[in-house]
Amino acid sequence: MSKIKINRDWELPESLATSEQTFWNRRKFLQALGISSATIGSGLMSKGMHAHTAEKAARGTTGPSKLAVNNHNFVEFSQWNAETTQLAQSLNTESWPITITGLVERTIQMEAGELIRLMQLQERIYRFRCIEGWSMVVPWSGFPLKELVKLVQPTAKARYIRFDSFLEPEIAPGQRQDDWHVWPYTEVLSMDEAVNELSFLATGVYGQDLPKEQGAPLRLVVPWKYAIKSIKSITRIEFMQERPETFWEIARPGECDFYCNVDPADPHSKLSQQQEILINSGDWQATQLYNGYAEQVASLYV
Ligand SMILES: Nc1nc2c(c(=O)[nH]1)N[C@H]1C(S)=C(S)[C@@H](COP(=O)(O)O)O[C@H]1N2
Ligand SMILES: [Mo]
Repeated sequence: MSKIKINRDWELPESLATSEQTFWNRRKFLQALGISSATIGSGLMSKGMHAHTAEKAARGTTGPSKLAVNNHNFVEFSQWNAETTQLAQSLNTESWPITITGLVERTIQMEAGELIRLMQLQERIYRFRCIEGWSMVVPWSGFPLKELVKLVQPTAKARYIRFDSFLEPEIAPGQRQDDWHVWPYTEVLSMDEAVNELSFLATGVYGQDLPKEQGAPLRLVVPWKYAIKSIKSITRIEFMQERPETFWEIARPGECDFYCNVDPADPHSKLSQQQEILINSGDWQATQLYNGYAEQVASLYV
């Protein structure tokens, strides 16, 4: 008797996951590698640092600089990350209403906790690659985005999904800064991308609830795209016909195109994306097209 083969070729063994301790101590770990000046990131690029210098800094071949290694990227709180974790604790994730609306048969408005309880949770071990040139292997828990899509039943007109993060300038200093003026942080997927098997809504990491600095209570995880697309602390999801602009398209044109797919052949903001430093080991490795998920997603882009 033949079994139906469930194709989960993308599954990574748990042994590859970044050690939990390293994961929680990312900042210290990168410092220990001697790359405490390593931020080759969005903040840095927006400050106009020359990409070549940034790469050299990341490889530890230049002297120490004032730039801190990113701990968590959460620009609502801080661009310089040292205080991000602390500032993010002021998010009130106990009460977190989420709205799912737009071109759907069933609009949803409920507490995040209630919504999460409706879904069957599972674990996904994914590669996670930031445009700054670091990567990790992360065990997320949560549910496939396509399950949420099924729940609300988009109409035939829906072609894009926009995700909005929170807007609370009283607690988020980044949202009080003039030079961004495009809050809230928003990201967008096409419907095809959203219902791809890999698109995931995370509610936890390493078997725990997501900490606030990592986007509690609900964040997107799209592993074949730069981590910039994995929007944290979602409050609103809207199904749309026309493609809306994303936070980065407006705030920093050229940072990342709409798709923002991992592509070693396509440098962003003049910064080469050919290599990445793997946070588990400190080894540099070649970046893979679609972050190693070409088999699952390349057909979306032909
Ligand atoms: N709302 C929100 N989501 C966000 C960001 C942000 O600044 N705000 N930064 C993005 C970037 S650039 C990265 S690298 C990842 C970092 O996720 P982590 O802190 O869990 O590693 O979150 C992404 N999601
Ligand atoms: Mo990032």
